[in-house]
Amino acid sequence: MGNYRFRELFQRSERNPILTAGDWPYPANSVFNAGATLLDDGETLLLVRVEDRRGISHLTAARSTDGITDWRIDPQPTLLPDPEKHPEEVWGIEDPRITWVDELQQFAIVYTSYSTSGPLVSMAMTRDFRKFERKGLVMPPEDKDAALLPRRFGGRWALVHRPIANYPANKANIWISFSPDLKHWGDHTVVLEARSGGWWDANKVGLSPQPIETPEGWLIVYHGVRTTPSGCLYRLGLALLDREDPTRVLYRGDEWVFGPDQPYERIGDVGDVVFPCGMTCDPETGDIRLYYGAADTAIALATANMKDLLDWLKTNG
Ligand code: BMA
Repeated sequence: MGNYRFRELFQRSERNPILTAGDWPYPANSVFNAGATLLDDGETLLLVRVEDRRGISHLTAARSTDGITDWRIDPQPTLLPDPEKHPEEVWGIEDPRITWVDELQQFAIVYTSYSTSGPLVSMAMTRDFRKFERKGLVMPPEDKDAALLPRRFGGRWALVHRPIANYPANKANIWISFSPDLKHWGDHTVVLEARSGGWWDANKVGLSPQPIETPEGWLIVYHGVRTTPSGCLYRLGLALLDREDPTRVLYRGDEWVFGPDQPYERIGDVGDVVFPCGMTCDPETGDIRLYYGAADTAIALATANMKDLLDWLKTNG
C-alpha cells in the first residue's frame, strides 16, 4: 500500500497561480472564481471576480492567446454591480459562468448577485464582453452556482442551479429548471443530491464550471463542501448527465478528483478552497483547461483530457 497513489486526472500549471491581484491594472483585494470561454479567434477570455477592499465584487475581462500567459486585463471594471437599476446587486456580483448560445449568437453570463436577502442568480447577455444586456434576477435567494445549457431541450432552455433548502437544514443540492423564454422558469428538478455523513460531498454540492457537451453526455464538474472542525474543504467531483434529458444522471464519481493541496490553494482569504467557474475544451484534442479560484485569493489553472475524465467516470461512477 505504501507506494499507492491516486491517478491524478488534473495537472496543475507550473505557472500557478496564473493571475493575482498584483497583476491587476487597478487596486484589488483579490481576483478569483473566473468564468472562462473560448472566443471566435481562438483566444481565451476569463471573466474574473474582483473583490475590492470594501468586500464588494465586480467582474473584469482578461484575454490571452494561449490561455496561460500574457493576459490583457481590461483597465477598468468590465461589469460593475448596478444597484440603482438592480437592487439585488447591492453587495456585488460574483462567480460568473459563461455559455455561448448559438441560437442567440450571444454569450449568456449567469452570476451570483449578493442581495440584502442573500445570494441569488442573475443573467446578462453579451456578444463581445464590452456591452451587456441584463436579464435581471432569474432565481430568488438563496440560490447560486448556476449556468445555462447552450441549447434547448424540447423547445425549452435549461438552467442548472443550486438553491439552499431548509430540510434538512442548509442542505444544498444541484437542480435544473426549464424556461420557454429565459424569463419564466419551472419544472424544477433535483439532479445531483449532496450525500450525507462522512462523504467528501456531504450536505452541500454545487455546479462548478458551465457543463460541457460531449458525445456521451454533459460533463459536470461539481464542488462538494466538507465541514470540518477547522473550516470547510472545497473539493471537486465529476458527473455525466444524459445528452437529451439532462435531469438524468448517467454517472457520478464516488471520489473527489481535485482538492486543495498547494500552498496557494491552502492559504488565502478563505483557505482550502479550489473553486472553478470556467472550463474550456479544445474540440479537436479534448484538452480541458479548468480555471479555478484558489483560496478565494488568486486564479489557477489545471489541465485534463476529456477522454480520461469520461473513462474515469465510466469505471468509477
Ligand atoms: C462559496 C462561494 C464562492 C467561494 C466559496 C469559498 O459559497 O461564495 O464564491 O469561493 O464559497 O469561500
